[in-house]
Amino acid sequence: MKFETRAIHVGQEPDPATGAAIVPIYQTSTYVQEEPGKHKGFEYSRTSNPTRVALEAALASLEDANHCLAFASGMAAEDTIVRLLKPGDHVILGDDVYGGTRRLFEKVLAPFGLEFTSVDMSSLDEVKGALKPETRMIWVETPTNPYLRIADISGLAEISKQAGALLVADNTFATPYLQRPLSLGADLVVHSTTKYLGGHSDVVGGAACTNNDEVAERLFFLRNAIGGVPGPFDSWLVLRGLKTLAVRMRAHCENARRIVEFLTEHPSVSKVWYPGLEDHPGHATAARQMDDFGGMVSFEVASKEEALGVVSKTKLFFLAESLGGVESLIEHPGEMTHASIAESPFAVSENLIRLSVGIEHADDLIDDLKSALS
Ligand code: P1T
Repeated sequence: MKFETRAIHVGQEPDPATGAAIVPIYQTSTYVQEEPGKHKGFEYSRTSNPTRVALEAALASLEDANHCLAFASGMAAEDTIVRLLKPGDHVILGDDVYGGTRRLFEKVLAPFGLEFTSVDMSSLDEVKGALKPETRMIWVETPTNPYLRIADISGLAEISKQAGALLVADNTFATPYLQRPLSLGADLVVHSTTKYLGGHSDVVGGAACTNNDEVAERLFFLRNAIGGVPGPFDSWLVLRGLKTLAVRMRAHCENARRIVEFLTEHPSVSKVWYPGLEDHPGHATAARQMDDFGGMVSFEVASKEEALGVVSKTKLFFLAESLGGVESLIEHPGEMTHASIAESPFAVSENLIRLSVGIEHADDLIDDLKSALS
């Protein structure tokens, strides 16, 4: 079955009890047992819940994975994945990752004895140079947040296999509609399902997908032990989002292309970051491993003051953190999504503006940016 069909049908058979065409929200914490241990596969909703299982089956299918685990947030998924490691292990991560990921790794997990090295993941040589005997995980975001840099997932997979490390790919920006990292050799895919998968800015969630049975089993244990699970309604919202992922992504990509055309010609814009541009250093790799270039666009203006002015002036582009919803968002990474790393060597430029291009009409979005930039 094709992607669009799997998004609507996998894990989503009519409800056997009632014939409901849509997977019900099984709003229950517990399940009745006939005698201790004799039940229909569900005991307690931290461990498993039918609405969540439906979401996991659908998303696993879209990511070409055998296993998917849903989480309460992208950060909960990340935290649980890193607990596959033990004190003394070393992780290589990109120098341009979501600020919250860096905060979790460096401020929360490093004190527990994990070591992190940040490198420019678009250079395989830099990644090789950072390897240590203790390296057990390579963590890549591609495209990155907020600079939309591109890393070669197959190249990284070769390096990680040789090193005996797990390659984890954050596929939040691309989504499985545009890029399937497991098929390119990654061991794990992580998502903030809050973004394109949910697609309507009305839910916070996360997920991890893998084809490695041992890793899946350990993650299942860890998630149950730690407890960062999504509720039934949140699982249902993400499952509903998946059904329209393909059509939404096509519209996001189309609108982003139109906006990039407008921005590259605008005199107040000094630089546009978008992997679809031929002069983007990762363009060839993106064209090879992605089916299109996504709906995220970053650009720079002359000063921080100008950037703050622009983000405050748009009307259709809401000034807000997050991304991937049907409505367009604009933000200043330095003061907002990446403020937690403002004092670190990985701070982003203060002149940078990030757009999450929605699926409104492109003409209206361009008019909005035109007024804000004038
Ligand atoms: O917000 P949460 O669902 O916990 O996901 C964290 C996360 C993980 N990975 C990437 C690539 C992300 O962009 C995020 C969250 N990012 C934002 C809130 C943002 O505005 O960039």
